Formats: sequence, structure tokens, C-alpha cells
Amino acid sequence: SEYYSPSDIEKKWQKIWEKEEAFKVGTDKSKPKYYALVEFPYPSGQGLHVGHPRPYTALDIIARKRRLEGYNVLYPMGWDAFGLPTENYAIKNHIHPKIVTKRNIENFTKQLKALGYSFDWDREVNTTDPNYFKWTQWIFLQLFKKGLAYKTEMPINWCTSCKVGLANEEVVGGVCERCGSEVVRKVKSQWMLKITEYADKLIDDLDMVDYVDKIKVSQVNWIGRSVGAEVDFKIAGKEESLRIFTTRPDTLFGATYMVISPEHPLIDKYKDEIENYDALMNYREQAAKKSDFERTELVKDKTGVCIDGLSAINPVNGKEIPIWISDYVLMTYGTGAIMAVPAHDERDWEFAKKFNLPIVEVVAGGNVNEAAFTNTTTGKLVNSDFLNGLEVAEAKVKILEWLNKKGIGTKKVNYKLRDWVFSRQRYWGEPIPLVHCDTCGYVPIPESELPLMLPEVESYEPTDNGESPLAKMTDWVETTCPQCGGKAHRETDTMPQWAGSSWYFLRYIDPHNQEAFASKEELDYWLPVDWYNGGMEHTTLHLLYSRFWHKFLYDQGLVSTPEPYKKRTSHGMILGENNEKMSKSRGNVVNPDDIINEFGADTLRTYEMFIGAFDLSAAWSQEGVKGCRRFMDRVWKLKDMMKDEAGYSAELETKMHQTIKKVSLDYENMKYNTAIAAMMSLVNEFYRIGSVTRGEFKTLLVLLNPVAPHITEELWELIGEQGRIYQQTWPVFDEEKTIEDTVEIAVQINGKVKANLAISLDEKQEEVEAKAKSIDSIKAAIEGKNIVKVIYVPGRILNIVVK
Ligand code: ANZ
Ligand code: ZN
Repeated sequence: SEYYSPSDIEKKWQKIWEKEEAFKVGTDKSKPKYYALVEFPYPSGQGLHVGHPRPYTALDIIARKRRLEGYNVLYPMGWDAFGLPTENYAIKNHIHPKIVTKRNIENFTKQLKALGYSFDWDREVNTTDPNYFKWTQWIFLQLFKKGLAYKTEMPINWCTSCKVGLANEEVVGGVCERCGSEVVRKVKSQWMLKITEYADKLIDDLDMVDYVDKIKVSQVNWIGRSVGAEVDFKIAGKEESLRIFTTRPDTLFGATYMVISPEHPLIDKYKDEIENYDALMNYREQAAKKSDFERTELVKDKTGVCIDGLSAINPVNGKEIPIWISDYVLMTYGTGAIMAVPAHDERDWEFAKKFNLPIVEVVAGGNVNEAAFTNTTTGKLVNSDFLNGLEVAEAKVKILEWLNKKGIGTKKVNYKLRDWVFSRQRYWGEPIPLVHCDTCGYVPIPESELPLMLPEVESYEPTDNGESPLAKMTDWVETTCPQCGGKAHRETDTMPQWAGSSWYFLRYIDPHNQEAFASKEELDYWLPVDWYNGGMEHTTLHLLYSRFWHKFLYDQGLVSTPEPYKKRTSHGMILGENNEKMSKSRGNVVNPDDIINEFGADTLRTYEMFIGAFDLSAAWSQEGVKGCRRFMDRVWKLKDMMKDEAGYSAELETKMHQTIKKVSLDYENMKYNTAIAAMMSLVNEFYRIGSVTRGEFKTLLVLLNPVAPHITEELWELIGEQGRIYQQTWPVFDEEKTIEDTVEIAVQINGKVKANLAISLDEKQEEVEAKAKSIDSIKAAIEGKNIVKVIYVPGRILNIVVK
């Protein structure tokens, strides 16, 4: 056909690929495998966002390239479909979330298919499908049986609007991550998963994987492993001690006062002896209104109250020191009590300055009247008796020995990571497959009864007291104990949104298996995921959770690798034209369907890869989209310029090899924008020369195919090539032929450029000189003059000095 009409050819090729099962995962296990993974979407009512195609196209490029390189490729897609927005929509519109979900998935599927991704759709998973969540429940039961799921009363983050408990990770800056409403503390009985048991492995095993640095760093910081000591300080005049956690036991001689959390039980225990109990209670009440974040991060101005009538003894020097309460010490970390060393800790320094407490320098090197000296690598101990003269590291070892010998201190490791709140009081989630029996406690339902289905309810709202709507279904709730046959109640909490995504990459490996979540044989072949790309915002949530589940399954011998993902990368966000987040309220949302209708999916794919460095955010530009469409048009017209010659032309041979090399490497390094720029530059060369050989055109089509799969297949067919591009092999380049052997040099007369000259790099000065002198303008410039000197800078400049 004469004109480039993406709407016709894109549908045509999508049908052909489907019919030919072009991207169905191969069964030949002798081939090397490649598992490329992107985060499956939450099928919201809004449909696909232009942010989705960025990562999906990026790994589609890798998946398509790997197939051409001879790999057996798994590139799957599915739906993370349980969750609040669907449930909230169901509540408002009185439609079953199942129906809403089905509708949304249909829409998303249509949109993704229109983008021409090479997903193997036979492996589609849906976390709300009973055949799927049966295994989510099964894995939960394994965790329960191994003691890694437990129920406890605890203060949880409670969103006042969603009426749901939130994990710490879901509270951002003191408000609910989903709806932005205020989050308060509420004591509730919750199911917890012991992710803390895996804290060390989750840090240490990062050494095994290839994650971009900022992802590793943020996981390590989130887990927050902190090596230090617990030390007991005697309370003056009592037998009892106050235990503190410190990372700096070396600074013990500098501890001039102590601080306990306002919630610390010590206060209530010595209520009768404390002279200002009321003032302490007053302060405690104020502190309770603040989030941990406000108490530690936001407030620079320190507050606190000194406890009158109670003091402590510093064990290293026997000095009596006061005990304060302050909200910067949290009850939920360490022991809820600290020794304050104002000379070497910033928070303590600010506190001491404010309340005029003594500051004693114990590590030399700073000026502790001006600021806390927190450096631990320079400086020696001072004012510290038997530690004097030691380096910080040496002093830590020595003081620990001393504390151990005295029986008042030991090494201790603390983590910021908390166990994972694993229950929600909502309808649209996986039912927790446990019953509670008064005699037997919590008992798993028999595995043969999985999946435990959600009952039909009248309304999906949580009850007023915050219980799940399932609690109202007495028929469903009342059951018998699988262990003793007595009366029992079903657990009515459901699992959080993060449950289904914690193992979905395993189900893709063997999605139709009825006997197991996946067979050992398939798992052995496909694991680990070779490349997983996803959002930075999932680093301390989904990415950490799924590593935890995987490690648990590994310890049970159920999967073959200690880590699920070999490589993890992250994409930047796509912003509105004015560099703001796209949102309905700003009216700057770009709908991918509109772009596809107007310009074609190949243009959208190319544009999203060309928009900027993949890991950085980038602003949408309609002009940029048009530019990519013009590139498609230029590629399209090359068919009319093609000369039927199989090889590369002499003129473009180097350029061809260079382009293959650049595009191949750039794809691997996620430098999609520069790969596309290189292909644009090659196309410019074809236009400059006015023709393209069949060999050159074919190479271009294969290189461009991963980015723009439809137009390239169509052109391949139009020029009468056999087979499809998806059946070809990836072009190879010859390193030697990528090296430029001709260069342009400047020819100067008395330092002024008069002409340019193309020469070969191996040409000698005499040859270059001779050539230069044969150029007309040079000839004219030296005629009748004396050549005083000729200076040649090889490959760059030839300067002829004349008089
Ligand atoms: C004395 C000291 C001297 C400290 C010094 C630091 C520097 P990370 O790294 O976060 O574990 N701390 C301990 N428990 C606390 C709590 N519940 N709330 C607030 N702060 C607490 O920090 C550990 C350090 O934070 C501990 O070491 C303690 O202060 C403080 F030059 O002890 B340090
Ligand atoms: Zn029982």
C-alpha cells in the first residue's frame, strides 16, 4: 500500500501474531531461557495510563530481542485485581466487585493488546481468580504452620476515611497513601507476618543480585539494621535497672543524662515516688497525638520534661544523672530508653542546649560547644578513663568486653523493619483460611477445602466498628473446628492488596497447574526472573514482600533459588506537558487510546522510549509524538528507495556496523532514547544518499522491530521477504568494521581554516600534504608564496605556514 496507515496494519499484525502463536512460550527446555517481567497492573476504572507503556515497552524490547537471539522467552502479563478502589466503587454503585473487576480487565486487555506487546496471553493470571488465590491462601497456611503468621493486639495505623488498617509503608507523611486522609492510631487484633525473621537475609542476599544502586540502598535503609549494645543503668537507690540501646557504647563516659519515651512503663511503676507525675502525664498525652514521623523527623525544636524523684547511675563512672522524658525517643524502637551523649549525638546536643544539660566531649576532633561531633572514623577517645587514646572502633570492642564481664551490657542488633500487618477489615481480598475454635485456637482449614471462597454479601462496607463485612455473614462465619469438630468461627479479616503480588511471578511459570502453585520442573527451568522492571515506589513494599515470600518458599524447598529476581531496574514517571503529575483535576491526562488512534501504537511505543533517559521522569510533549510519527513515515517511504542489493553499500558499511553495535548495547543498558536516535541518524543517511540497499533496509527493520513491531513486519512483507521478523535472528556486527577509517581534517593556511579534507587515518604526512595542495583554494593560497613550515596533527589539522 502507498500510505502508512497504522490503524490497518497494527490490527492486521496483532491478529497474525495471535493466530501464529508468535509469542507463546516454547516447550523446548534445551534452549536457554529468559524471563522478563514487568509489574502487573491494578485494573482500575480509569483504564491504562500513559505511564504504563513506558516499562511495558522497555521490557517488550528486551523480550523481542532475546527471542531473536535464540532464547526461550517468558514475558507474561496479569492482573493485581483485589483492592480498595474497586471495592469503593462497588460500595458506591452497589455492583459486585467481581463484575467491576471483570469489566476493568476487559478494558485493560483491549488497551494492552492494541499496543502490540509480545505477552504470552495464555499465561495471564488474575489474583481474584479462585484458581489463583487458592494458592495465595495455601502459601499463607504454610507461613502459619511455620509460625510466621501470628495474631496480636497492636496499635495500627487506621485510616479514618478508608476505615482500614494500614501498614507503615502505606502511611506517607502522616496520611493515607491511597486517599490522603488523616491516619490515627487504633488498637486492633491483627494478623501479622514475621518478615523481621528474614531481615538479615533480605539485606545480605542483596549481594547476589543486580539491582540498581538506589533500590538496594533504599531496601537496606528501610530494614535499618543497626549494630550496637544494650546497657543497663542502675536506677539510683533501687535494685532495678533501666535498659538502653545504643550504637555508640564507646561514648558511655559522655552520657550526662538519660531520656525515656513518654510511654515508658517505668513512669507508671514509680508513680508514687515521682514528684511531677501530672506534668509527665500531660506531656504523654501531647505526644500521643503525634505520629512517629512527626516526633522524630519533623521537629527540630526539642521538648521534654525532667522526671523529679528518679535518677540513674552511669555504670562507667558511677555518676548520678537525671532521667528525662521526650517524644524524640520512641517506645517502638530499641528499648524505648537512651543514654544521652550530647557531645556526639545531634538530637541529644539540641536537647542539652535547650535544657542546659552538661556536654562532655569523649571523642576528640570537634568543637562540642558549637555542634555535636558525630564523626566515627577520625578522633581518639578522651575523658574516658580506660578507653582514652583508642579509636572509636577499638573503644567499642573494649567497652563491650568490659560490659560483658560486669554483666551489664551485651552486643545487640536492632532493625527498623517491623512485622507486616497482614489483615484488612474489608471485603474484596483473599479470605484468610483459618477458623477460631475456643478449644484449639486458630486452626487452618484443610488444604482440600481451598480455595476458601468469599461469600456473597448484601453490602461491601466495613461495619461501623471496623470489622470486615464478612463478619455479618453468620452462616458463613459459624462453622466447625477441623481439629476437634466443635463450634468454631471463621476468620473474617481478608488479606491485604500485597498478598497476591507477593508470588505472581511464580504462577506465570506454570499458570494452569491444579496440583501445585507451579511444578518443580518448571520452576527449576525458569527461575530466577532474569530482569524485573518496576516502579521505585514499590521498593519497600511489593519488592521487599515478594523477596520475603520467595525466601520462605526457598527455605521450604518449594522454589530453587534464594532470590526471585536476578536484576531489578526502575523507570521514571511520565509527567504532564508542564512537568506536573498527570491528574484528572489538572486536566492534563493523556489517554493512550487517543494517541494510538491518531498516530498509531508504533509511534506511541517509539515516543515513550524516545522521551528521555529511561530512569528519569519526563514531561509529555505532543510535538515529540509528532516527531516520532514523522520518523515512522520516513521509514515507511524507504521501501520506495530500496535498491535490490543484498549487502551493505561501501559508503554505509561502517555506519551499518556502528548502528547495530550501538542499538544492541543501548537496548541492553536501557538507553532506548539513544538507540532510537542512532536509527534516526541511519535513516537520515539513506535519505542523504537517496537510496538504501535491501541488506541495509532489512537490518534496520530488525533493529527497529522491538520498538515498532507492526510497521517493521509490514515492510518486511512488502519488500517480499520470507517469513516474519519475529522468526529472524538478531543482526551481528563486526567490531573491526565499526572503526571509522576515514576522517575529515582541517587544512589551514597560517592558522586559518581554508578547506576540509577527507583522509584515511593511516596516511602519512607527505600523502596528506600532497592531497591538500591539490585542493583549489589551497593551491590559490600558496601560489607565489614561500612555504616556511608544515605542521601536521594526525587526524585533525594540517597547517601550512607561508610567507
Ligand atoms: C548514645 C549515642 C551516642 C547514640 C552517640 C548515638 C550517637 P539507629 O542508628 O537509628 O539505630 N536511640 C536508641 N533507641 C532510640 C529510641 N527508641 N528512640 C530514639 N532514639 C533512640 O540509632 C541508634 C541510636 O539512636 C542510639 O545510639 C540512641 O542514641 C538512639 F554519639 O546512644 B545512641
Ligand atoms: Zn477445636
